[in-house]
Amino acid sequence: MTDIAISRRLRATPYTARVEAAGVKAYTVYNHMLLPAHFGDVEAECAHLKEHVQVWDVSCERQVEVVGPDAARLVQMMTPRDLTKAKIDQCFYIPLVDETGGMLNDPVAIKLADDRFWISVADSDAILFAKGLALGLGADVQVFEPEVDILGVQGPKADDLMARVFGEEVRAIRFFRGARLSFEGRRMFVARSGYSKQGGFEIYLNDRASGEPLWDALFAAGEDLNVRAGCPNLIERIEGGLLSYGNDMTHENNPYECGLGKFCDEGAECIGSAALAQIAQDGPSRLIRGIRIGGGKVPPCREPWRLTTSDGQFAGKVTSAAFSPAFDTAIAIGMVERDWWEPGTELSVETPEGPRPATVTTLPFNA
Ligand code: THG
Repeated sequence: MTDIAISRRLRATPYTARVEAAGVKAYTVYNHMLLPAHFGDVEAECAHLKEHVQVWDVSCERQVEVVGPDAARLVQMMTPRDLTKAKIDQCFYIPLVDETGGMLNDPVAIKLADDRFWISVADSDAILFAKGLALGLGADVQVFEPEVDILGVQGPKADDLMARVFGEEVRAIRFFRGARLSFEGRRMFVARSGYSKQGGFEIYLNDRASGEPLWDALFAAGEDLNVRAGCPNLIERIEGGLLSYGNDMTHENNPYECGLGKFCDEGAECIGSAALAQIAQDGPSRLIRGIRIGGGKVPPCREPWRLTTSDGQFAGKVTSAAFSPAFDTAIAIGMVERDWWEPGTELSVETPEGPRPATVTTLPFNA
């Protein structure tokens, strides 16, 4: 394929030189930044992730910092999830919604102080929503993108590797909690979180110049742990039911359709509260589901594939798909219309290589 030009708009990261040296074979663009998509063998990378430990350049998970006396109020206005009981250094997976209840993003929010939050955003310009809302509400806050470049450390050996670089304290960090730890005398936020179901950490590096030293320290410390460069793995995330904003859901979907109704708290007042209350009362008309696809390997899902009934009716769409060696079948994530979302429902999916049998299942596949 033709090359793609990197510039100020399509940003490289503090780790890009190392990612290149590690042999990255494809990138995607996420929050106007490079995100490695694979290193040449997604199936082998999936197997390695489940057994060892990988270092991921997820700098594209950009932070929207909200700081000031009205910070907690502003963040709460963006999400139906109740954040009033949030503790400092706690992380929360939160839907961001507009006034119709439509999903604008599905970030991880971190409460750094009573008056300071990071919203670790998926691929949409959520900072503009935050700024607009702050202006409209007259909120006393500053909203900006700080210089933070997350390095993910994912896989079953992540605790061992992180303990060698950041100290034994990492082992005590609970899921979706964080701590301020030191690397070469510099304090940074480290959380037990990440876009895989294999366990691990995210290091919120706050100094670009420390990017390569941090990367190198992890690889030097992890040689005997079989540490490798990796990235969010398509197969593993489908198996684990981790959603991709922009692919599996967009602003046209509400949190209930996305299976995120558990993060819609009745008491929490946000921009979408009235619309979400109505949706909760009526019930969603479609639902995110797992889909098993028969017939072996599938091509990449570049645009949604229609799901149809045996008599040709529209039943939904598949939005992410891959062959899973662990399940020995192609698996997918899709939005299935109400009449067909019952697990076990048999449908057909229109792939670019022709129709294939599809069976509706619950997510995650690896429950
Ligand atoms: N880490 C950080 N920022 C991110 C992501 C991340 N921003 C973009 C993107 N990923 C946001 N999307 C998700 C999706 C799922 C999860 C996190 C971010 C996730 N879900 C867990 C699960 O589904 O099992 C836990 C959810 C919960 O119970 O709270 O971790 O990965 N920093």
